Amino acid sequence: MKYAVVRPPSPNFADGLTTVDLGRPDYGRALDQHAAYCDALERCGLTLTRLAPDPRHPDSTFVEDTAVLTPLGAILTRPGAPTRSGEVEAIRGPLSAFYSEFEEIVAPGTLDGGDVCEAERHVFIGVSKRTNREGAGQLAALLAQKGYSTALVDIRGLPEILHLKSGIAYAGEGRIVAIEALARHPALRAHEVVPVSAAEAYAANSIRVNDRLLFAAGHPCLEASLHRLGYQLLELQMSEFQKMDGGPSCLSLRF
Ligand code: CIR
Repeated sequence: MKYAVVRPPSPNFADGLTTVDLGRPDYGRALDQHAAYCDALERCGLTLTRLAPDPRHPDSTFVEDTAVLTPLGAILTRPGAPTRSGEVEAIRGPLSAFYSEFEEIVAPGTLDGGDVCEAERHVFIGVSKRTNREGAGQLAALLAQKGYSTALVDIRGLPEILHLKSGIAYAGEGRIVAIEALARHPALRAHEVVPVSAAEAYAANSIRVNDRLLFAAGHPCLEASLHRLGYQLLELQMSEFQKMDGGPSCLSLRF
């Protein structure tokens, strides 16, 4: 992994979508946390493309939802929340510096990048409030052409998570970090599961970047489990993004 695209929150970040009741995010603190997040990605060896804040779209700091990037090509998504649809056109230009052409999720399909969990050559695709079966099916077909296998994971019965990656993460070495509600899901059977307790569920959204695993600070049990497994950990302060339903994965497109 060499690159990441990030977009700092805009001043109206607090007007974005959220399902949690943790209070309004503090803009100054969100900017500081975002800057520290970018530093962490750079410490992992990534070169960053830093986009300008986009006040037309209060959720635009969550760039992950706009595209699915693989070594074999880029797929632009079609976000399930209508207020976020304009974010896709805004990411096309910056990604053109890295990809000469794009495949696209088309109507009536919807798909958020947060529902796509890549585990080497296998990809889990969440069917959620944002990603419908049609969108998940389109992505599965596009990925199959590139040689990926896929599994759909229906999370519509789990109101506590917005996206599939709010509940699982690929940690590398065949391991999946997973919340209790997904830990025994048949789709994960071929993987070793690192369970996350209900009290620390937010931290399931972690990201492997080269030789490090980045995760949200303040989750000591998961930290201990990952440490025992030998991971080099980097902690991130995520409180202001958590208030808007976002976690570490959402804040960048990594490729
Ligand atoms: C939203 O509801 O769309 C944003 N407030 C949060 C998106 C988080 N994205 C992600 O998990 N990939």
